[in-house]
Amino acid sequence: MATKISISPLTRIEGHLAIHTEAEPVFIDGQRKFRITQAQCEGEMFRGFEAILAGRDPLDAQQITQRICGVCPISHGLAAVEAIENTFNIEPVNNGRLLQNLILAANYMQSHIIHFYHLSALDFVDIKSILGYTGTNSRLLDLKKWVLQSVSRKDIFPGAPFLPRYEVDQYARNEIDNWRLIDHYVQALEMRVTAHEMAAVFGAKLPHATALIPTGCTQIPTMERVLAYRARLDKLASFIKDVYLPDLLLAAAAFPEYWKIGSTYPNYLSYGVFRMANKTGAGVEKFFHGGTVIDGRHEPLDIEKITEHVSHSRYASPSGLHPREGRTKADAAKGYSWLKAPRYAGYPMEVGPLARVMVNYLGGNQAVRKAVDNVLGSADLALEDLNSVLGRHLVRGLETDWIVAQAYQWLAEVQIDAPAAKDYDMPADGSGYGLTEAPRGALGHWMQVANYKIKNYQCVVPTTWNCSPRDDGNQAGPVERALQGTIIEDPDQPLEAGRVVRAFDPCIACAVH
Ligand code: NFE
Ligand code: MG
Repeated sequence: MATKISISPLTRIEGHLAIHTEAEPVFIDGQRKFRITQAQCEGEMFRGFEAILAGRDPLDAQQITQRICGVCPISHGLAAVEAIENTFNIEPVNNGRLLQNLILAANYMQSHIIHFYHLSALDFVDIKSILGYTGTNSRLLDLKKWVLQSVSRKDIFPGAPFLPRYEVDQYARNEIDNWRLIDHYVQALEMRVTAHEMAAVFGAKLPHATALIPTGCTQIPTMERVLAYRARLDKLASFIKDVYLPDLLLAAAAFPEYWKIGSTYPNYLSYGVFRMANKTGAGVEKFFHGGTVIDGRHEPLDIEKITEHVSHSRYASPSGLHPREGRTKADAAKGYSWLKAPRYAGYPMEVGPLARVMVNYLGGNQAVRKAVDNVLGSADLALEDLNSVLGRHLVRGLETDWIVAQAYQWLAEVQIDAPAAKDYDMPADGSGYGLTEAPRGALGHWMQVANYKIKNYQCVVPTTWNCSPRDDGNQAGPVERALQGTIIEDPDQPLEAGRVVRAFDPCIACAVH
């Protein structure tokens, strides 16, 4: 008889997700465990942003859609900005494009740091271990007080630089590693503040930036602002190199079995992100290229192949529509999730950092190829091993490092004191789309305008791809598929399933929008 294992809600992710699985008993090394045979992802709430947008001024879209999420607001703002540019037939100015890239780069750093340290790290760290510390190291004593909640973050080592290593080697290695990661958990809170400040230098305010507009940004890049951004970038650059990347390797070394756990379809989608040319639309040159990988083969992106299925979703609108024609009519009585099921040429596609890396690697992006080959070679791994829990964490860290390096380049290209936007005319009618990559993956907004008002607005969002329910052909979504085969030791504490799902960095607030 199948055992049912559910997690509802799954904590330490954004939004409300339930995981429902069926598992069969298996004996491994003489121990009775459980293997997941099938899984369902249930988005547990409805929000209704697409309905809110209908009838509004098209320019409101970049402000309203940012409210879909507090973690990736810049991506929604920029998808809306590009959808407006595409609909109005206008293009960004050079300074505007650079400032948009810099604001988005800062938001990526914030998002990837929160994901590893504040959402996922507790899958790999025993935070209570610090309670067993009985020595005199003041830093560790502070951490112990912090875990006991008797001091706040601001009271412990204010302003202290982060230390990659402790000098307390009389303790067992795994305890030191736990304490090190707890220390970095606290420091990472500070780094997120820094990343938000950085985005606000040009975005004017965070999490929801007011300065993003079609053709660029309302801020003028003064020397003072460029230096304010740069000083914070220096801080993040060293945290990412000296702390985040080594901690990823630490987690990988402690849990090597997770190179083989959590693999899903070898299908990946990326729209590409960080515009490298002052243009709008699907074919624009970008820092991370757009493209697809289907069954391990790279193919160019054709956005006409995107559809959204709803036969297992709580929507009464027709199934299988292209997002340009999409409708969102709620029906709580049907399906098992509030997420739709986006498909590309009928395939479930993984999106996110791993998809960006796979699309760029297999599509011949030489910089990505070289960096990934280096890491795979030194860790004795194959490219396919990245389709795993640890692979997803690792490439998220790698891309953060690449984005930091590129941010210095964009900063150097900014023209000081020159405007970052231009005037344009607003047409009465039109339609268009904005395609970008949010930290969690491919993000598209489709917009129709009639008589100066939004007639239809459809968002197809990263976690909607990853955590989608079954489609019209009954194919499982990528996370549902990744859970299949996962071995659970204790059905009352299905930690292994949590690790698989969290590696995708789900945001259900975004996914149901
Ligand atoms: Ni709410 Fe988001 C990102 C978007 S994920 S976090 O990244 O778009 O679905
Ligand atoms: Mg939608």
